[in-house]
Amino acid sequence: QSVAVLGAPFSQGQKRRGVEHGPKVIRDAGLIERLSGLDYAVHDFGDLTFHYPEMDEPYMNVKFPRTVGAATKKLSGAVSRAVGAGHTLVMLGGDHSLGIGSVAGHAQQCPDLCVIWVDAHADVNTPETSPSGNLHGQPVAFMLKELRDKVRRSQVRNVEDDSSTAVPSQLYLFVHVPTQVPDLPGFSWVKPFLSCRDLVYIGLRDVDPGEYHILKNLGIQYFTMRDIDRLGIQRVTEVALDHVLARKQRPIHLSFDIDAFDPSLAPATGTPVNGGLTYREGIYITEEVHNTGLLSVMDMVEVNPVVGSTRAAVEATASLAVDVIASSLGQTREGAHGVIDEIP
Ligand code: DIR
Ligand code: MN
Ligand code: MN
Ligand code: MN
Repeated sequence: QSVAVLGAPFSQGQKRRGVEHGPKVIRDAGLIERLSGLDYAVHDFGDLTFHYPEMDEPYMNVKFPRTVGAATKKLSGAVSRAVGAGHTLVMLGGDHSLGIGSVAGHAQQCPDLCVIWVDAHADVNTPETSPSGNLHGQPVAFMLKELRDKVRRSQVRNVEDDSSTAVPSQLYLFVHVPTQVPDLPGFSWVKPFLSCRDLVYIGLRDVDPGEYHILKNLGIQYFTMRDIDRLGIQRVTEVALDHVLARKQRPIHLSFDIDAFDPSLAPATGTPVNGGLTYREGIYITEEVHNTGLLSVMDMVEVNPVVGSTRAAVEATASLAVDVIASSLGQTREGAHGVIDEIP
C-alpha cells in the first residue's frame, strides 16, 4: 500500500494571504512521519509550482478566474498521474478552489468515484450566485453535471414543450437560469463529471441563499451541524456513506476543509464559523471512511498559518489536520498493532 503526498500552495481562490503555506505547516506538524508509522510506503511528491498570468481581470464577479483555472488544471494532471500510478493520494492545500482540480484529476482515473465534502460551507455557489466572487466557494458547482448549460436548457425546453405542466415556464426560467455555470476564462478544460447523487456533505452551517436553492433544487444529500446534533455523528456518517456507496462500492474522494471543525480547534483558517465539529466527531467520520477500504484521494485544505493569532493556534490547527489525515488512512484509537499470531 502506498500513499503519495502532494502539496498545492495556492491561495487565489480567496482573498486572505497565507493559505498557500498550508502544505508547509502540515508537513512541519509531522505528516510524513505519521504516515510512515502506519506502515505505508510514503512518496512525498513535494509542492506543485504554479504559474500566474500577468493579467487576470475579474469575469462577472469572479476573482482570478484564469489563475485558478490554470492552477486547478495543473493539479488535475498531477492527481490523475498519482492515482494512475496506484497511489492513495493526499493533496495538501491551499484553498478549496483546488478541489476542482483534485476531484477532476481523480475522476479521470476513476469515473465512478463519489465525493464526501466535509466543510462548514457547501462550496456550490456558481459565478452568478457567489456573493464573494471567491472561487473557493464554488468548486462543487464546476463538477456537477446538473449545473451545466446543456442540461438546464433541455430541462427548460421540456417544460415549455409540455403544455400540460402546471408550472409556468417563466418560473422555471427564474429557478434555473441563475444556477447555470457559465464558461469562465481558464476553465474550458473542466467538463462536469459528477452527478448530484454521488455527492454528500457533512458539517454544513454557513450556506448562502443561492447554494441553499441549488442543494434543495437538485436534491443533494447533506448533513448540517444541526443534523449531527439531532442524529449523532454515528448515524450521520452511516447514512452519508450509505448514500454514496449503497448502490455500488466505488472509490471515495474525501475533500476535507479544516473549517468544518469548530474554530476553537481549528482557528488558523480563513473563514471560521462557530458551532463546528468536535475533535471526536471529525475523527469518527474519517475512521469510518477508512473502514470502507475505498478511500482513494483526500484533500486537506484551508489551513492558513497567517490567520492564526498565535503560534500555538497555528500548530494546533496543523496538528489537527495531520490527525485527520492519519485517521483517514487507518490510524485507530485502539492502537495500530497489526495482526498478532501469538501473544508472547
Ligand atoms: C462563501 C464562503 N460561501 C463564499 N465560502 C467558503 O464565498 O462563497 N468556503 N469560505 O470555504
Ligand atoms: Mn471549503
Ligand atoms: Mn469552508
Ligand atoms: Mn487499515
